[in-house]
Amino acid sequence: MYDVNEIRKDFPILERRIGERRLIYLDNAATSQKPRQVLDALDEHYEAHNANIHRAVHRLAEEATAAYEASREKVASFLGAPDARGLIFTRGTTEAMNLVAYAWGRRSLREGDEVVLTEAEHHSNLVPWQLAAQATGARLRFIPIREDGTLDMEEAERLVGPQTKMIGCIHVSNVLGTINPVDELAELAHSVGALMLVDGAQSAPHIPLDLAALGCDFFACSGHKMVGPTGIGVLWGRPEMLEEMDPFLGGGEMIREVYPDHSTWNDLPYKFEAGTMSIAQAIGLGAAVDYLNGLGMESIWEHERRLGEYAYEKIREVEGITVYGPEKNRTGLVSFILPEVHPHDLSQILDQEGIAIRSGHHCAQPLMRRLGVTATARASFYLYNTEEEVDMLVGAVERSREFFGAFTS
Ligand code: C6P
Repeated sequence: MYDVNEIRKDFPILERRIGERRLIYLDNAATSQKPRQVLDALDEHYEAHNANIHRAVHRLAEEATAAYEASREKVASFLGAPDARGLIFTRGTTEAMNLVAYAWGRRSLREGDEVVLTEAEHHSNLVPWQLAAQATGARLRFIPIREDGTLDMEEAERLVGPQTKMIGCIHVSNVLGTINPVDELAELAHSVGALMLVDGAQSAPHIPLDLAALGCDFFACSGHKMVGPTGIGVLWGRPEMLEEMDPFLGGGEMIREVYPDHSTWNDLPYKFEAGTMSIAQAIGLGAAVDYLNGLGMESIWEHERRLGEYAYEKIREVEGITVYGPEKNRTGLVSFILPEVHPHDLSQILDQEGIAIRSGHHCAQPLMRRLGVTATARASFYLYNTEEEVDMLVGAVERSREFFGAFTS
């Protein structure tokens, strides 16, 4: 049985107090908290096995290498990736997407080619493509979102054609909580000979995944959003695509032979892992994946889906509030605006009650323009949040509305 009160005991930071108040951490879409099991794995690595990997043959180097490579296998299996050779450790989702836009985009895109993204992309799946388009003469097109925050798939079918070379899409919106039909988009991409890149930053931590079934060519996610350390994430790519691509960064370990005027490349995945990697963090991510598997992704998803629905229903009862995103088929986050209170002010007021939410454009400025706002307040939940915390959030939002409403009415 999923016992959220027992699970909370694994997270030391949840014991913190903010002034007089118990911390209520609802900024999980920005980064998640870490369980003792992940913190212990980091300590154990540094206390007992720390060495560089893939280089020396002494005992510590062999132990560190084995732990790092075991993490790769764990993460690949967690994602349902068809082949662990395609699993490249990066600093996070942002670096993973830059890798694709740079190493694939600059080599493969030509004038007249199109990259199709959505209006709701995070900047990390937009700006790298703007740079690639500027360098190659390719053009960016955008699948619009409907009023309810879902993708306009009819328009997607109209936009995609023989000129399309890549479709890039967030699996889950960090603003709207919408779950996008990336499997359908992958089919659409493949029907015109294009590739499919999925930004899984907001899906991998929450939804059981099977990349083989999603049918994408590239998938990116960040360790720190899935109870792992910062500084580590992954790009999974179809090995045959990665083989064809140029390296992203040059340096140690990504080479086979180096001459003064040219070099040849190492096998996958090492061709894309230049220099000393985030070794402890990769091992920490392995521990994070073990932790999530221990709870069971189906159970985590069930818990979050219920909490998200509960929060969506409850917060909508606040007078005058606008809540963004679809009613159904959404993850555990709510973005909203109160007419009387700016999201930044609201976030500061809630902080005084120990409640951590995020306010701002959430690194999705084009989406904000589409919604006609400059910022929203956003509460995002994870496996350790409770209905009681949602009630505290809604109560605090209601009190802020009453307080500010008294000045504006
Ligand atoms: N969104 C949020 O508060 P990095 O920073 O590389 O780990 O993840 C980037 C990223 C990419 N795609 C999506 C959909 C995301 O939500 C994020 C990170 C955080 O919403 C920080 S802006």
